[in-house]
Amino acid sequence: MPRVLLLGGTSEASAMARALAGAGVEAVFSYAGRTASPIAQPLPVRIGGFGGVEGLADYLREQAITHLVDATHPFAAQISANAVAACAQTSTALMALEREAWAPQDGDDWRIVPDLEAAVAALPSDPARVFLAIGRQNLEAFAGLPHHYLLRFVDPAPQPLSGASVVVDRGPFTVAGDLALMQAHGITHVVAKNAGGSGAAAKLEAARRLRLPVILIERPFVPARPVCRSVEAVMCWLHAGAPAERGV
Ligand code: 3Y8
Ligand code: NAP
Repeated sequence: MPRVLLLGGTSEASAMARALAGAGVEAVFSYAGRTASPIAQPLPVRIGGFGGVEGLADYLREQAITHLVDATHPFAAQISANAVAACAQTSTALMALEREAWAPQDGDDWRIVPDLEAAVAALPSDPARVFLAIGRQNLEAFAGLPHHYLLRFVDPAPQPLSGASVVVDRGPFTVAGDLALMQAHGITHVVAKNAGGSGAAAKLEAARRLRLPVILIERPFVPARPVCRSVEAVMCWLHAGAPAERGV
């Protein structure tokens, strides 16, 4: 019988938790502890880092974990790299539940950039009103520029950008909500991570309707590992050891 460690923090992880609980699979849901009150899960929850690769490997051994499902966010590259290393060290089966990256559609005006620094460089030299929808880590890079920023945080927190407007809201977000927010703040540019999935996609649709440029940051490198694109595929893998769908 599998004993699963589910690395969470995304809508897909919550859907995975519901499927595991519904199937009566023994599993533990893991949060990093980034937010004050993460949403409840239908599984036992642990919160906090493991202590690097070694700490995660120790956890896998001590908890007799047979399968690790990494359903973390595509930008959570450190924990995903740690999971690859710790699973190799302990011969624990590993599967990533990873959503497809967003691709531009008709009417999109995207500037795709490789990283945060390139996103800063892609902003105009003249003052702009920028919806900086990348959370609260990494904001320092945008300081000292002539722009007005709209920020969105999960929890209230100090921020390094003088004069920025801050909205405290937990996704998933809606197109109507993001449209109204961006119009109310007279947004001229959107900066976002290519998170994929539906939980953060609303701002892209809103930008398309408002004909606003989007500066989209590409995902960071993550070491090769088996990937499934759906909860159902992970459940098949768990029960039948089905070969993972090869991620592209
Ligand atoms: C702690 C768990 C669910 C999961 C919901 C998804 C959707 C809403 C969209 C915008 C973009 C952003 C941010 C975002 C989204 C979902 C998903 C997603 C983006 C929670 C959660 C945790 C976190 C951590 C948090 C980061 C931040 C990033 C806000 C819970 C709500 C910007 C990523 O204050 C902080 O330090 C926050 C840090 C990492 C990125 C950053 O650098 O600030 N997510 N988000 C997880 C943990 O502790 O392990 O509190 O309930 C989860 C969700 N956030 O089940 O419904 O699946 O992506 N999260 C980004 O995509 O750019 C918001 O505002 O448009
Ligand atoms: P990260 O940079 O990849 O990880 C940094 C450290 O945080 C890891 O080394 C690990 O600490 C700990 N950690 C991360 N995720 C964890 C988890 N699910 N359970 C236990 N420890 C975890 O991670 P991040 O980008 O800060 O993301 C943290 C959490 O927020 C993840 O659950 C992720 O899914 C969620 N999230 C992130 C984003 C984003 O934009 N980055 C967006 C939405 C949700 P140790 O080394 O001590 O084990």
